[in-house]
Amino acid sequence: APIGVFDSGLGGISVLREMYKLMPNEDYYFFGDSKNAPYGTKSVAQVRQLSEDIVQKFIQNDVKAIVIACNTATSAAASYLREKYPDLPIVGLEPAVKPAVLHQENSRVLVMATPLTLKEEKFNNLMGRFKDQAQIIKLPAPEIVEFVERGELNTPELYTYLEEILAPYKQQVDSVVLGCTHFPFVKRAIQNVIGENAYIVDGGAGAARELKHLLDIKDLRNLRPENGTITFENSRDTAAEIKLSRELMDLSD
Ligand code: DGN
Repeated sequence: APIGVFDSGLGGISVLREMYKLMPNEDYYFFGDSKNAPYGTKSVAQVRQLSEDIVQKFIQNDVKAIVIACNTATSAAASYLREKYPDLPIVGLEPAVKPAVLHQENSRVLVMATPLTLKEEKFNNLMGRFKDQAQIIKLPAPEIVEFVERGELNTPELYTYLEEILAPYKQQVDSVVLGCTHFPFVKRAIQNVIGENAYIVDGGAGAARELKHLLDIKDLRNLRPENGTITFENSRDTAAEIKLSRELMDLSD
């Protein structure tokens, strides 16, 4: 049975890459809800409904586990979905604040994410846990989602946007948390703008490890080497969308 992975668009492929690196023998079914992207500016109720529709579709396709490869959908819908589907292992994505805080003592940590993730209670609880150890600054950056959805990972327009939003933080922060799964695809550009010394971290590898752990304890791991297929589907249902999905999957770090 495959592992269902979804995002409000193609960003979640950054998480899929990490899972594939760690568990190449699993079958993956990635659903990108590009038609309804971005989720980051919708209401919690809307994001829950959209997420549940995808979970239903996954269940019909007999998935053995689900990864919500989207920080926004995780903060709005993960606990709701876990309660409603208790038998299904569900892994979510959370801004990787902890590794950033642990990286350096008393540091300044910039968290980039969608407006919805940053304003949700889940994130503010997370921030509260570390408030005595680091100075945490929130920076909503919803436009990056649009750049990645257009396949723009390195264009002058992207740089102009990053220069604008990151200007106050250049050489001023010790680490940057990429709290949206679209952002790892523009990590190089962010590093170029913010400065080489900043430590940039995302939650993809951590989510992949959590999934592996869950599959192990539930005895759901697929160890047969003849597997390892990846199926891409997109709510926009165009060949261009699937092509871009494959390109993002094959991108080197
Ligand atoms: N990729 C989603 C996330 O990690 O929050 C955000 C995409 C969006 O819908 N704005």
